[in-house]
Amino acid sequence: DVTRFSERAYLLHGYVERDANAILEQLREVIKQSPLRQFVTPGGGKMSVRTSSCGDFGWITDRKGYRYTDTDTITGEPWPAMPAELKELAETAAKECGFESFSPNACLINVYHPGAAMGLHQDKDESDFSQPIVSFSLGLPATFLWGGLKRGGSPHKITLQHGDVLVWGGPDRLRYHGVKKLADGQHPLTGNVRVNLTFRVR
Ligand code: MD5
Ligand code: FE
Repeated sequence: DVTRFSERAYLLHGYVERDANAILEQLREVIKQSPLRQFVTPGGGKMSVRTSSCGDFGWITDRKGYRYTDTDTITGEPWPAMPAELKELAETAAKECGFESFSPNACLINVYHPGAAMGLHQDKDESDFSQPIVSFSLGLPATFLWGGLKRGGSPHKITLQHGDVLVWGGPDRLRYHGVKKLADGQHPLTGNVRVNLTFRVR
């Protein structure tokens, strides 16, 4: 079932639950080539989330800023290809929500251990905000924070469970959002982590 919580923001409950094993298997192959790492932000802090990417472009940050690159700055090699099955799942989820021509070329992989969090931010390092964003949540549940188009105010809280998919576009594309500090737990497929995949057009 689908919960629409704003004009063009949707939560597809359990949408990738039956594909979770296959998705995690493909991610293991990706992170063998481009390992998870903790980025340092322009402000100098180390991110608590561990990150990698697949697709034509990967999102990175360092002291110089947030950006997309076509090579992994650790390996010096191109980012691993986006597995076709993952790309198709993301495109099909977008279609379910009326985004017919979504063709992501970047997939960010975020791994949260207990205690990891992501502060409120906008996804604005892309060039075409008419393109939606699709995100898959796997493993441990998390509290997603969903704010407005401007900083300030208290965000809504939405629990994201294993297999849930968010699709977000149109006037909601630039909403502030974040993830609360992950609680301890164990999940049969991922152990003590939450995995989030974010599909975007760079
Ligand atoms: C996460 N990741 O759970 C979140 C989920 C990030 C990030 O925020 O930038 O890596 S992505 C949540 C999301 C999905 C679709 C659209 C929007 C946010 N949005 O434009 O607000 O690791
Ligand atoms: Fe984000």
